[in-house]
Amino acid sequence: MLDIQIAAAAPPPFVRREEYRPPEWLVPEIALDFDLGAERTQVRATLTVARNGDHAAPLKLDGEALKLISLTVDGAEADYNHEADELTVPIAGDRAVVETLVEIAPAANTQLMGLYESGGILCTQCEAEGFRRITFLPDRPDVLSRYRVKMTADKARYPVLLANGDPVGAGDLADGRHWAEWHDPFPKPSYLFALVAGDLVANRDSFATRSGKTVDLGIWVRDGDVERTRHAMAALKASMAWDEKVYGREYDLAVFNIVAVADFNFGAMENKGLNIFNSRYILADPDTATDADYDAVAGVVAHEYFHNWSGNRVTCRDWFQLSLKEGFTVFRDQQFSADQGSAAVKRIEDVRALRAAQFPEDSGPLAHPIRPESYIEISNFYTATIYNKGAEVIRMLHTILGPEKFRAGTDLYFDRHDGEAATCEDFVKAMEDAGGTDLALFRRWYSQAGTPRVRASLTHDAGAGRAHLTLAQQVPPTPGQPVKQPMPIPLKIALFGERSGDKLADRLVLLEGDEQEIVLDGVGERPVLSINRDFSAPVVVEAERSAADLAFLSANDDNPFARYEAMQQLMLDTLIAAAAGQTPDHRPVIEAVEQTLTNTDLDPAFVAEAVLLPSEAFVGDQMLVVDPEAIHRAREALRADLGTELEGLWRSAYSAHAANRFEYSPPAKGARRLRTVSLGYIAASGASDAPQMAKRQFDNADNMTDRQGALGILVNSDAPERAAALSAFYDRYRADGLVLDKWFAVQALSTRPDTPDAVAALAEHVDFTLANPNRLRALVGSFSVNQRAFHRANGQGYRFLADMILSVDKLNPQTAAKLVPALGRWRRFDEDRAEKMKGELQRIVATLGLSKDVFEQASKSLA
Ligand code: 0A1
Ligand code: ZN
Repeated sequence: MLDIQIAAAAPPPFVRREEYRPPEWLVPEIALDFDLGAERTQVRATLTVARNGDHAAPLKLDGEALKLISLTVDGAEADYNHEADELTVPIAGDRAVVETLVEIAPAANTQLMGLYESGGILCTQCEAEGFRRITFLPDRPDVLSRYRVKMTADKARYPVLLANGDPVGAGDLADGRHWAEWHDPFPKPSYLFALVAGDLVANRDSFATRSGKTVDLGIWVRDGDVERTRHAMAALKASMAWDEKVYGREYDLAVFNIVAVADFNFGAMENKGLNIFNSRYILADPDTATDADYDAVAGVVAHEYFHNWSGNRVTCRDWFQLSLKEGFTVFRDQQFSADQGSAAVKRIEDVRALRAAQFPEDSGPLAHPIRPESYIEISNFYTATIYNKGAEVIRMLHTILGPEKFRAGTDLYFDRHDGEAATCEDFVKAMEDAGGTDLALFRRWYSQAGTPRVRASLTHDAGAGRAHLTLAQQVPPTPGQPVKQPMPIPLKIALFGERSGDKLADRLVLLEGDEQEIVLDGVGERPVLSINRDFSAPVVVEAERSAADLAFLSANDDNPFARYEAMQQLMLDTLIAAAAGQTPDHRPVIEAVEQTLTNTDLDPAFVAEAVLLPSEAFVGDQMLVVDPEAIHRAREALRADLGTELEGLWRSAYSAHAANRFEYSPPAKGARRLRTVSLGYIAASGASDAPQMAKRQFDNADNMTDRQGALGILVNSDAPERAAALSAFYDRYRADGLVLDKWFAVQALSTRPDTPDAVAALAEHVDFTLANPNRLRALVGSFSVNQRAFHRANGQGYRFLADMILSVDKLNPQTAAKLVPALGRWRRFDEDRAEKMKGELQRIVATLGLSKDVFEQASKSLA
């Protein structure tokens, strides 16, 4: 027998920031002519190309999975070389018209990149490098073109034909087909191209801009879903008004359309004038969406709309600059959402999300600066670091400069770079020029990865009436960056008199070096330190404050975020001690929670967040070696004590916040939240009527927030009400994909010990599919963040996840790759778990035919 050795394929190459070169060819004009069909689509592309600079290089076009039928240059057949994913065309002069005809198969596109089919709708996703799966083009963000798009399709199947810009013509053809043509006057990179063809209906509205132009708005969905777009439409109009008011940014086309599709790799996409959304961020009504879903809809609608300026009018020069548009736009959507309801609760939620997703990333094998130096697959860099830490970096600029100078900076940035592909450096420079502030050191936030740790120690000299605050920072090593420079860290601090409760000092400190000492006068009584108020910097603060001081701050600090933070720290210290085998006193936490719960001056929405214990995963993140079982036990014990000791208060809060009828308003939302949090504590107390109470809430709910809240409590119990509620929920919503996702997610997040087995069984359920990213995230994504279940000591969670990654990779590499980081946290666990996790990563890396998406994440996770 012949012994054949198959050489392993060469690992895919890195793209490096320092290798950026301007494009050799520009494409000022593009005309696209689509003959659309699900099985087969033909694309005729007419590119006007122009040599950029003095060179003799041929034209190079990107193209992936395209069947090339013909190519002409200036109307004549021409030579070309088509190799791998590149088409090389020699061009004699400095300008030419290149026409290609290609064929693609949207229905066979399971990657959901390029032109694909979702629920019978044809739609596109081009960011970052999906356009090359539609036709040949220099597919890079610094090549900006004016697009004219014509679409022809079967009229019965695809009655609605949408593209970027404004509609300029439409007509019927003889054979049951029809056509439409759209022109976008704004030059844009290919990643912002979009088209949609489908049987859609619209919620139509209009918006009058501040200069008096009328914009026609349309949110396009499947028939029957229009009623569920009201909230998204309200959010869109609010966003348009907000961007005019807060940033002076007006919308620039006569039409703005949004389309919702069920199959989408991310949340949504800001294509010029034609945003395409994952339907979960558009559709909402009280029966199917929770308050959190409503908030997410508004936040994502705002985010995509704001990209019209921060991303589209000023785009990115190359993908290393991704945070230029994403960090800034997340900051803008966070500001917008803060303005719509409770700013304090919004800040708590944003910081919680940062700590849950970005801090672990920044301390693990996939850590990267917000402006990365290299990548294998750019899709892997749509990360919490680029988005959420990126937003924190913009927020720090806002804090350091103050709102007026910050606004002068954004005005200057938009003026200077309108119509251009810009860099992070351009943004910082605009801030520097407008603010008159030297940001030389601040630029380190763009180049250095890792979460800085700040040690704070306070001493007090009562005689002199003076306090000394010593701040020292250390930025931990990250892959490729063993040694770090100190970062400029803006810290909002305050001192409170322990006896009087008075605020003795309140200031913004900019920690610039390794260490700094601050002298605070007028401090006669013993001060208590409040630091990183509002979470003014994305750092970890180690301030070594006693339980008494933290309890004091949780009751007296006038900064709501700092108050929340003090409570969290108190809870965290208690849980860490317990997980480490000590028996800490639960009293300080119980008393602080009682204090908060009985303080009638506080907003119930805030109270609900403040009394929640940190997640098991967050407790784990603080430990050298994560012990999932010990953390779970410690947290359940504290929950039980809080439930029992304060049972009367939880019961009063539960009844006090009952509502007769659903209402969507900030106070009503706060009441619902506190009610379900209280119910959770009643259940944690072990009260025998808790399952009935939860079942009653579940049965009587007139909204999804209460229903899902009750289900989320029941799903952790052994009571018979559990199965009854799960099956009632399934029967009622089995036809609604978005709600069914909740049914999968809630079970994958259960704290019950049988969750790993339940999840494995759910993966075999008729309604489970690997093809829909939302469904996959609901089951597998949720399971991978359920610390105790995923890290079951026998390794079954790891094996399950790796199997899923490998199966999904064959269909949709982007979505598969997003599941890898959970396995990459092996260094944080005991040897036995670490070996098992590494074993799965090794199995993944050794798999033939692996995508570069998964290869990059898995190989880096092992390094
Ligand atoms: N720019 C979008 C995010 C996005 C990125 C890649 C996508 O491809 C699958 C889709 C969307 C945003 O920030 O909303
Ligand atoms: Zn974005």
